[in-house]
Amino acid sequence: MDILQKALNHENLSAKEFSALYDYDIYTLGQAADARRKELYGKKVFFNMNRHINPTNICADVCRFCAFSASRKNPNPYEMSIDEIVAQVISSYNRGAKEVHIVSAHSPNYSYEWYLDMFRAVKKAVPQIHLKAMTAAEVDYLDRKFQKGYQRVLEDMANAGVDSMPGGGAEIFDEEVRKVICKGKVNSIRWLEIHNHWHQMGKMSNATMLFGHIENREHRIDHMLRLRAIQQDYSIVNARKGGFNAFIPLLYQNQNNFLNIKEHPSGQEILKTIAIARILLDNIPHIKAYWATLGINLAIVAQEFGADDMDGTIENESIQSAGGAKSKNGINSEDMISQIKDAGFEPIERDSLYQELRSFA
Ligand code: V47
Repeated sequence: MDILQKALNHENLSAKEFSALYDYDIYTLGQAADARRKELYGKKVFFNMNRHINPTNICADVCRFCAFSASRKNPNPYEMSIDEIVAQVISSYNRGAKEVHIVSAHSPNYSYEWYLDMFRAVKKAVPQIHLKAMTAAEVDYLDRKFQKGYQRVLEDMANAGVDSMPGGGAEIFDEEVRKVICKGKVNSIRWLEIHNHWHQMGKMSNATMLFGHIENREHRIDHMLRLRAIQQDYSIVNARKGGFNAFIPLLYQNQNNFLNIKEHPSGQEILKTIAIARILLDNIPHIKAYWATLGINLAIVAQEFGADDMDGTIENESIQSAGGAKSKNGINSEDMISQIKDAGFEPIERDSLYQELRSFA
């Protein structure tokens, strides 16, 4: 039996065998991934109304791919106060946002209590908002800085109102690659432990993969296999009681940072990666084609190659836009809906846990 068929039969293939999926032509892979995505979601394409808030760019870490940190090539250090953050949450909520996505640089200035006070203040001001906050890299940073233990950090976050965790900080799990691109940041084993513990608390999170830099195909496959392994106790259907919601391949943006990568992966390579993710990650419900890094057009095309989600309206985003992504000012919901519709799909506004709120068919 050929490798693709074995993968579609959910057989346990080796990393080498999964890597061979890249040797299939784009149409064969795309059709296989599309068939699986159609079984799950038909013509639906999910998006949400959200707002990204990045409280500071002052960072103790020195990731070479990062264009956001003030200690790298960004000359404009800033630090938001809790009042400013709350004011942004209120104004976004009033414009229809149902989720705030709060991730920050690893600031030496904020205290441990500052984070908890900020989460409490956000939830007090707008109890209905879904608070998606704190990458595993931030959890690890707070654990190490304040000697808390990551379990305690996660419990404190949950008690202060964090509803789910975003998928950032995963980068590429291979430690040799990490040494080059994000030395000193959370290691792969700890990233996975943190998400696993959060899941065991009955909570949901996402998982990202930063690709298109120095990594190779085998590194991407290894990354996905590690995610699949810790997701094995969670069901793809009726999830929401712990586990990963979505896998998000983040395309590396090459401006204003120290990695100095000139070559951009081809559209085919990107679409193959998304298609393989849909096939390999058979226990993660959603594959997000994150429009901020892919661009809206490729994110729409990706919906025919295994993805089922576009992410959200974002409103304002500073991390990837510092690297060249067009997400500085988000996208309005009318544009999002018409782009999805024009491509022949059914736009579905979802909440942060993928419950369907509204169809725009
Ligand atoms: O971990 C940093 C990435 C991530 C660059 O969970 C870059 O729904 C591309 O976690 N090019 C943070 N990417 C953002 C993040 C996220 C984003 C959207 C949705 C979700 C979710 C999570 O941004 C970091 C890093 O991998 N990043 N610099 C860059 N130059």
